[in-house]
Amino acid sequence: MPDAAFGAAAAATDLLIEARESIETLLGDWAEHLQADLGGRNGQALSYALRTPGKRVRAALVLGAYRTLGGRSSAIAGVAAAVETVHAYSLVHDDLPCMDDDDLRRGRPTVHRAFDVPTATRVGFLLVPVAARLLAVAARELGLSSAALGRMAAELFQAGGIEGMVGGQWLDLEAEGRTLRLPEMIEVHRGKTGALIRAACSLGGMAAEGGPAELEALSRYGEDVGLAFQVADDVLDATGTSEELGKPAGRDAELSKSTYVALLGIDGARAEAQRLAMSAVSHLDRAGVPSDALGALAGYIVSRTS
Ligand code: GRG
Repeated sequence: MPDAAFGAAAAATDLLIEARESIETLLGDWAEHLQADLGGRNGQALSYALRTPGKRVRAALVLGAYRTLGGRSSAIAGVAAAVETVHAYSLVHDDLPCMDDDDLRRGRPTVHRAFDVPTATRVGFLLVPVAARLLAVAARELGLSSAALGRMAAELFQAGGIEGMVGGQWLDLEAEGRTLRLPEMIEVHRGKTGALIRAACSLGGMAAEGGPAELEALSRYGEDVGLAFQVADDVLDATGTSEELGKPAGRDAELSKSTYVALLGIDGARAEAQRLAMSAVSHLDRAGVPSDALGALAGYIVSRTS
């Protein structure tokens, strides 16, 4: 399927750059204050984890969803930063020796390598309440009610919890050394990777005070791009270099993980990612909320090289 099916790639690049710039300024400010409050090695490690730059796909999805429903305030960056902070926590813990045991993340030493395992473990936990505070401040600046903040917090932390990311990771850890069939793999990745990506889209819509049908369409778009993201990730792990990825390539095969590539082959996995991205966009079109930005981000998610 040609990438043109998803709209102009430049729209995705622009949104990713904007998301990166706005949230990294905000996260830099928070990192500075938190480091000063906490002090010592814990403060330095927290700041390191908050500042390590990623692609900021989840932040771009928050911005894209918010604007699709007519949101215009720059305070949306705080919601995007909250989602990225939950994501940052998951990366710090995922890299620990008791999980994937990785040395490199985002082109830099992982937190437990730059510091040590107990510090990285603490930092991961510390990031969760930082995300809650970022969300609360952003909701106030956006002029949202406490009820709206409550719904958004439930959305973010359910997606980050046992019903979502933690639950998916749990299933993934339990499945180590066992070959998963496709339905089981979908269940793992809908939780582990997809839930937070879906929540990023829903939260953007909630911040714009979207109606039920619009929020449902964003959620279904997010569910499909969330899975597409993981399928593309499996392809990149098998085909990319460590330099391109900023983390060790080929880890899935090394750890004998069940992946879409192992199950469908590289071409089959690429085709599945494209199918999911197309399906994601169709939910928006059918609900009457077409979005160039979200279309372009769906295309980016399945054609990215890092
Ligand atoms: C203790 C069971 C238990 C869970 C703790 C560690 C954890 C919670 C969850 C793991 C979630 C995880 C790391 C999922 C992988 C998601 C993924 C594909 C990450 C890579 O995302 P990118 O490419 O990274 O967007 P950047 O660096 O660009 O932000």
